[in-house]
Amino acid sequence: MNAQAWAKVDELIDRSQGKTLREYFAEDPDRASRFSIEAAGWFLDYSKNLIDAKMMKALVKLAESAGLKDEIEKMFTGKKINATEGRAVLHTALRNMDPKAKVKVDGKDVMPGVRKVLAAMGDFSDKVRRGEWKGFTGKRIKYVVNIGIGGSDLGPVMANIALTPYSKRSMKFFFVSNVDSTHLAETLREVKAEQTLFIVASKTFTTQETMSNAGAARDWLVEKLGSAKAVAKHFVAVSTAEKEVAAFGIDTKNMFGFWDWVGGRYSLPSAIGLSLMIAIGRNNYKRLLRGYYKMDRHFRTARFERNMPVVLALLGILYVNGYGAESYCILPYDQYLSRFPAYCQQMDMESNGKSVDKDGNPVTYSTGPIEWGEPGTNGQHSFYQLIHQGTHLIPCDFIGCSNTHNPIGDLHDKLMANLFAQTEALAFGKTAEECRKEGEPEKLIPFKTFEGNRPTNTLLCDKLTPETLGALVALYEHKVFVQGVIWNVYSYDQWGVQLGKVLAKGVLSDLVAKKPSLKHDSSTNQLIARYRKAVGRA
Ligand code: G6Q
Repeated sequence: MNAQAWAKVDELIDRSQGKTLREYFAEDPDRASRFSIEAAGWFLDYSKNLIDAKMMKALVKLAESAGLKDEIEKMFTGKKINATEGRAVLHTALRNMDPKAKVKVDGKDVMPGVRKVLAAMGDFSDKVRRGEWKGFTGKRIKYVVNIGIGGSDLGPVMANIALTPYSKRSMKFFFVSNVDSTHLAETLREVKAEQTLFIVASKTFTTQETMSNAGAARDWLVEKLGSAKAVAKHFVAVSTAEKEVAAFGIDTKNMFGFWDWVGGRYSLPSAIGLSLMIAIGRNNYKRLLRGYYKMDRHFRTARFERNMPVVLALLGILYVNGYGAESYCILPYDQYLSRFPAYCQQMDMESNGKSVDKDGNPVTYSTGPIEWGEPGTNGQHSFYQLIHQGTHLIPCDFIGCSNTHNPIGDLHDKLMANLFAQTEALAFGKTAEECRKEGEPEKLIPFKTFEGNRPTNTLLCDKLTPETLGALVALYEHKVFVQGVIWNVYSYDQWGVQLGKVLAKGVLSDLVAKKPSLKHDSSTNQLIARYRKAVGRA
């Protein structure tokens, strides 16, 4: 992070000390409209933040000092910005809806390949949806089970829930990720083999959890249908690894490819979205891509002051590095977005959970925050207490949709009233004087006083549609990108995940070996020994 540009931000924080959101709002009647942006179907009100025009200018300078404009271009044009893996980062190419667009990696245009896979996914999902793709016994597919984990699971799960109103209701969709056999077993109880399509979604096709679950699902299917030939009709793959797919026994005709320049957590708009496309149909899937594309164009072209992902990123940095905020909360007031916080959690924490800068030196400042959240209003009845009156500063994003897909009486008005009221209360709190006016007994005043000054962003769209969902995902993707650029970390590798993949293998051999070597520390050795005894392998 550029020290000089940051020093200016820091100085402004010092100078504004003690200034409250009440004061900010009182001195500027235009504050709400001044600090609002509209883009790609979303309206962002960021006026309830600890900022003024000078602070926003200093933050924009911080972005400029990081060479953000050039970095954005490098990403969109396929430069190998994922340097530790030697890869381009081109999830934006997957939803580039310009029919004439050319995006080159190593001198080769990737767009024809992108369009080809999209068309193949469309043809396949049409066949499944229309009942033309038949199972081994000639029956149509009713159940789709996506087997994948991490980036090959969280996006499809989140989007399948989010776009339920667009989903083919006569079909059922399941997602198996955990290597805990309960996840697969409970799913198989819900489906009939004859009518089930398994999508094995794995970029590498070597991930332990996915390959174990896929192998077990294949055994189950073969046993139920009495022939190994059934696999061809009930298994398809989404992967970059053709050889491994063939070795598993899936006909590579039924493999939907993608490329090493699509990071797992950014892969929803690639073939990883196949289960979603079967659920909502190819046209709605295209609408999703169009929404992504709108936000991509906004991000690439809007000046930083009016650029939604850039502004969200800068506000996040202000709290992490200027106010010591360690966590960050995403609060969707829409049941269909119930998995959106979990999805963002991976996108953000795997990308910017880094402590070494691009030169390989330890960073001297905090980077990606801990991200969490739950749908409103449920959170209000559990953890909001800490956000209102606890000792931690937790900036929050409130996300709402003005129109519901399911109008019932005044429920939606009540939902939205809660959203707006929460942002109001977090910003302005309640003074001791106001408590007294309400007749609170003096001894309860300290407990009933709310300090306020808790920063929030509010994001509103007219309705949750494939377009607005796509734009929302792109918004957070680009926010994370901007923060990574300013913190000068590599956002597109994930060595911590790779470590986990290796570690478990070593322990597994000790769990199952006749004579385990048990060369771990005393605690791990003790746990392994205890487990072995409990399962009769001591
Ligand atoms: C995502 C991560 C990680 C990955 C999973 C699954 O960015 O790299 O979550 O998606 O480990 O990997 P495969 O798709 O290769 O099975």
